[in-house]
This record gives sequence, C-alpha cells and structure tokens, in this order.
Amino acid sequence: LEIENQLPAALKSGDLYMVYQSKNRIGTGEVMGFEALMRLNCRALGAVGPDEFIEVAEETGFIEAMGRFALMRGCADLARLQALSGKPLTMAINMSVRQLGSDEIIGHVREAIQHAGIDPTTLELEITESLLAENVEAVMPRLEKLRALGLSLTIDDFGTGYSSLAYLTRFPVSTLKIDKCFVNDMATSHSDATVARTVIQMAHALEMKVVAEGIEDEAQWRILRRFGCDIGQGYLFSKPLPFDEACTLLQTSA
Ligand code: G
Ligand code: G
Ligand code: G
Ligand code: MN
Ligand code: NA
Repeated sequence: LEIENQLPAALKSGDLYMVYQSKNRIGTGEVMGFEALMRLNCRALGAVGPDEFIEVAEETGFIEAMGRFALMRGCADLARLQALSGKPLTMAINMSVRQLGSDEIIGHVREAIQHAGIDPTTLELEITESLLAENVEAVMPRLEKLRALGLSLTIDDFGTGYSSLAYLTRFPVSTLKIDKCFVNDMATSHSDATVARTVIQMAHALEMKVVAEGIEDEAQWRILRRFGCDIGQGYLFSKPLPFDEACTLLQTSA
C-alpha cells in the first residue's frame, strides 16, 4: 500500500497527528515553548517517519491540507498549553515551501491564529533553509506578509543548505536553528563546535536568536551555554510528546 494513498484517510481519522517537543532556555533549562511535529501511524503501514511521508505529501500536493491541519491543531493546542502554564509559551510549526506557493497561506495562518485566540507573537514558523534558497524571489513577499501578522520566522536546518549567506539578511527572519548535525559531535569535533560558535556570533551580530537542535547530553548543553546560544531543543530536555504528555511536562517542570 502506497503512502500517498493512505494520507487523506489518515488525516481524517487522526492517524496523522501532532506531537510536541519542548524548546528550553539554554541558560536555565526552563521550557519556553514547543515545536509541533507531525506523525503518521496507521494500520496499513504502521509508523512511518516524517522524512518519508512529508516528502511524499510534498510531491502529491497533499502537504497543503496537512500543513493547514498542523497550523490549526498547533495553534489550538498552544492556546491550551498557555492557559495551563499561565505563560506566553511559543509554538513553532514547520512549513514546507510548497505551502508558500500561493497567497492562500496568509489567510490560513490568520485563520489559525484567530480561531485559537492566541497572541500572534507566540507563533513561529520554521522553514527549511535549502528550500528557501531555491525560491527566494517567489517566497519573499509572502514571508513579509506573514511577518506582518506579528509572528516570527525561523530558518530551520541552518548550515545544511546552500547560498544562505547571500540571502540571510534579506529574509525577514528572527531566528536561526542550527542543524543537529553540528550539535551531534560538538563535544568531540573542534570544527563542528567552531561552526556552531560562529553561527551563534553571526546571528547575534544580525540581531537574530539562535536555537540549537539535537541536544542529547550535558556536554553539548554546557558548550552551547558557553557559546551564548539562546534556546535548546533535544532529547536531553524532552522527546517529542503527545499533547497530554506535553501538559504533564509543563506541570512537573513548573
Ligand atoms: O519529526 P522528526 O522530528 O523526525 O522530523 C523530521 C522532519 O520532518 C523534520 O525536518 C521536520 O521539519 C519535518 N516535519 C515534521 N513535522 C512536519 C510538519 O508538520 N510539516 C512539515 N512541513 N514538516 C514536518
Ligand atoms: O579544548 P578542549 O580539549 O577542552 O575542547 C574539548 C572539545 O570542546 C573540543 O574537542 C571541541 O569539540 C569543543 N570545543 C571547540 N571549541 C570550543 C570552544 O570554544 N569552547 C568549548 N567549550 N568547547 C569547544
Ligand atoms: O524540523 P526539524 O528538522 O527541526 O525537526 C527536528 C527533528 O529532530 C525531528 O526529526 C526530531 O524528532 C529530531 N530530534 C529532536 N531532538 C533530537 C535529538 O535530541 N536527537 C536527535 N537525533 N534527533 C532529535
Ligand atoms: Mn523544524
Ligand atoms: Na531541523
């Protein structure tokens, strides 16, 4: 059975669903928000990784329906997490460049914000660097319109795409997310640590914040703290959790 044939039914039935991984302040480890990540688990295929089903959905175009679901559900769940914690937690939602292919995205994002009743400044959209670089001219005006809604934009997987430096200052982005491949070996690879340190310095010089992803151990956390990284994400803090467990995480870490 093909993934592409399963996706529409999976979206209807709840076999496509969101999980939430915390983002933590590097200095204190305090939870400051979450990233929403999509999962597929259906009877026909079992659990399928997002690297696989997102790519299929981008090819067929079904990513637009899935992306709209991620926005609506991510914002609604953010409202509940904020109410529970009493804090202005943030939610990052991944956006495929395919979703930026038409102006409809602006209305969909506005609708998700309004329906959930969240402060738009607590919403963040993550867009993968390599895809942005390929589509700059088409995508730039839509990024500007999204920014005008009040949300923030993050370049995801930073360091793995190309020609990013040529465009970096032209994108209306507020945050860079250092790819986990640089974090993985940071405690043992001088060059990976140097890339991370340099990205952090450059981002700060451009008045951007930096998120490091894939933090799995104390050594990586310690180095990133020393480098002045702002936000951390990784199994050391929390794995991606179903909504109810994300609530429990907030209640037990408060
Ligand atoms: O979920 P995992 O943590 O394994 O994510 C693998 C990849 O799938 C990541 O690069 C992530 O950006 C992408 N991904 C996960 N959920 C979504 C989603 O809701 N929309 C899009 N466009 N990409 C997603
Ligand atoms: O210098 P020392 O052997 O203590 O470094 C241990 C590891 O820390 C290095 O192998 C490297 O991976 C990483 N590292 C590289 N540059 C820096 C840095 O500027 N500060 C810190 N804390 N660690 C670094
Ligand atoms: O969209 P983005 O590429 O930022 O998605 C984050 C990806 O990284 C997801 O696939 C998520 O499951 C994964 N991830 C999150 N924390 C860790 C971690 O500590 N280690 C590893 N190996 N992967 C992680
Ligand atoms: Mn992401
Ligand atoms: Na990433």
